[in-house]
Amino acid sequence: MNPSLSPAASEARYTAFEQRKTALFEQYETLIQRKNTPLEVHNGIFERYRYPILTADHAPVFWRYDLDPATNPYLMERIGVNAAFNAGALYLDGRYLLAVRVEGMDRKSFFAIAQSPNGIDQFRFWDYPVTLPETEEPDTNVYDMRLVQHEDGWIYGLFCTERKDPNAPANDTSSAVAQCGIARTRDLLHWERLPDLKTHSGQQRNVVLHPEFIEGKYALYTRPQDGFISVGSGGGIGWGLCDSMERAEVLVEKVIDNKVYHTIKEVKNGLGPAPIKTRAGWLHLAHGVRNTAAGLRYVLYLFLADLDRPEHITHRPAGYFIAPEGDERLGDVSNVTFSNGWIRNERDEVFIYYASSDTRMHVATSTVERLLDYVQHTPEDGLRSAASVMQRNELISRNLRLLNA
Ligand code: M1P
Repeated sequence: MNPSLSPAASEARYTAFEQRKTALFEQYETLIQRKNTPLEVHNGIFERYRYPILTADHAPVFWRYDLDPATNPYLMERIGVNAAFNAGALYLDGRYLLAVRVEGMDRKSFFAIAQSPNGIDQFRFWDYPVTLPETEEPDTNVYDMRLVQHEDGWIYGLFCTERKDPNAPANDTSSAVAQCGIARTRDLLHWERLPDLKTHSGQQRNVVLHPEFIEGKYALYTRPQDGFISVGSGGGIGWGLCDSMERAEVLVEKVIDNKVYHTIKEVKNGLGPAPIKTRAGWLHLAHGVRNTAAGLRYVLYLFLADLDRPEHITHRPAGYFIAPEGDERLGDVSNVTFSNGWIRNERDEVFIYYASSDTRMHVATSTVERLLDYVQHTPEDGLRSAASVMQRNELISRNLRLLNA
């Protein structure tokens, strides 16, 4: 009861509060229960789905609103959520789990686990976001966690930790330093923070742990970069070994997938989730970035690496695998598709979790066999228009022979 209001006015306000609260929870439940369906038209490689699987609106009502009429008589959103994107993924005990990058309206990202019974809809956040311990040098922002169940028994979360650049001039309030933060857990509830990865190449983003030991060591995919946005001379997906994750240090970093002029990864690239082990090799999902008059364009691509020598790439299909389409094109950072999580279940179905325009999460589905067919039979980039025409002409001739037979 508000003492400055008459009993009748106080009662009316309370009723309005309760009604709006009920409506908020009902709308939320409708959103969570909404069935997702694959789009009928697809390219044979994967299916897209009608709805995003996670948005800012999927953040629970009790994360955003103060539900006490005494402290929030107008039922205002007190701590808003701006976006839910760039999620790591893990299939654990039949549960499809995402470590989502949730961004508050204050621009700080944090991780929160969302769970679905089937991988395509009903994603619901656990009650509390991840409480991630800090190191002695606190992170200003953390994002883009890659979850990996390593053969050592731990589940690792590797993510980007960002801090203000201590060497930036006083009037530069945006320059930052990005490095790879490391945490580990057994249940995604309790997390142990380990020291950040040490490399000898400036900054790091998009670092991914290989799920198996290589020559008895931990193996890491890196993305050395000279600056915060520009990768400069250090571009490409790197590879390096380290003795321990408790004091992770990569002494020698070798670039295994370069950025290349006039391709979808001309400006930069970076690995997505940890690779999937298949009969034909390690299947990889990555993002490539090119520049356009409208800004950077981020697309996803696949490649395959040797089973015994994962640092050796055997198949490089040309061009993109997934690019922003329709509503996906628009958001806080438009024209971006980004993925740091996928799941292969016991039926060899693959759930590709990708974010659009740094705003929301989607799923695309395929199978291990279809993706292998795609990586093994899509021609490599000929790097010249004439080579592309030759590839296409060869396909057209074969098809016309078939059609006219
Ligand atoms: O804004 C697009 C993406 O930009 C960065 O990726 P990269 O380091 O490859 O440029 C990351 O900040 C990523 O989170 C973001 O989605």
